Amino acid sequence: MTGHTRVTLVQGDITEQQVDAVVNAANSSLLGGGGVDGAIHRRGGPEILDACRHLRASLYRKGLPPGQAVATTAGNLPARSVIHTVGPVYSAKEDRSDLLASCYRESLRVADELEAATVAFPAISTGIYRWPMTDAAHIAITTVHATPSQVQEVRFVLFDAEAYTVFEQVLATAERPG
Ligand code: AR6
Repeated sequence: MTGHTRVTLVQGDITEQQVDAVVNAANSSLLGGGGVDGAIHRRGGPEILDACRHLRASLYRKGLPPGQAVATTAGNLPARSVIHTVGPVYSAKEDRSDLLASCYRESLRVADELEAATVAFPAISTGIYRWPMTDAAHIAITTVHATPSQVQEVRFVLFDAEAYTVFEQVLATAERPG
């Protein structure tokens, strides 16, 4: 049902969120990296990497394609599950917005499969993948608003004050469909 999901914002570290599912801004290898991915694997411990290795050996032998999402245990994190998704690398020449929107849609689809009521998202692709924050915030918020889901709360966890302010402004002006 569209309009079911409440969008909230916090400034902080996604690895500290007590939610049913935390979304990881991963890369296709699923084997870890920097940014949010590094923080989740560091804090969550080796159980997450083990689960990712199993996924690579079974369902995703060529890696997880950009725009898709898959769940694992959350290891030692104060969450039940981690949903790994791969954002697109920003390109000024090619419009990859739909792939970024797909990360949010697919993560919410997986969250529904997990029966997650609360989900924390980072600002996917806005770090190492260089997506401009305001545009990324628009895509994130409009996609969550437009995606039917049983999730009750989507919490965007913004690492710094600047990102938080951008999301706050975009959320204040976003129109909800339906
Ligand atoms: N909690 C919340 N947000 C964070 C945290 C944190 N602990 N750490 C960073 N951010 P990024 P991407 C913010 O680079 O751009 C990895 O190497 C950060 O300030 O984590 O999708 C993967 O393995 C930024 O706004 O993800 C991939 O190779 C946002 O989270 C690649 O980076 C996303 O930054 C993915 O790049």
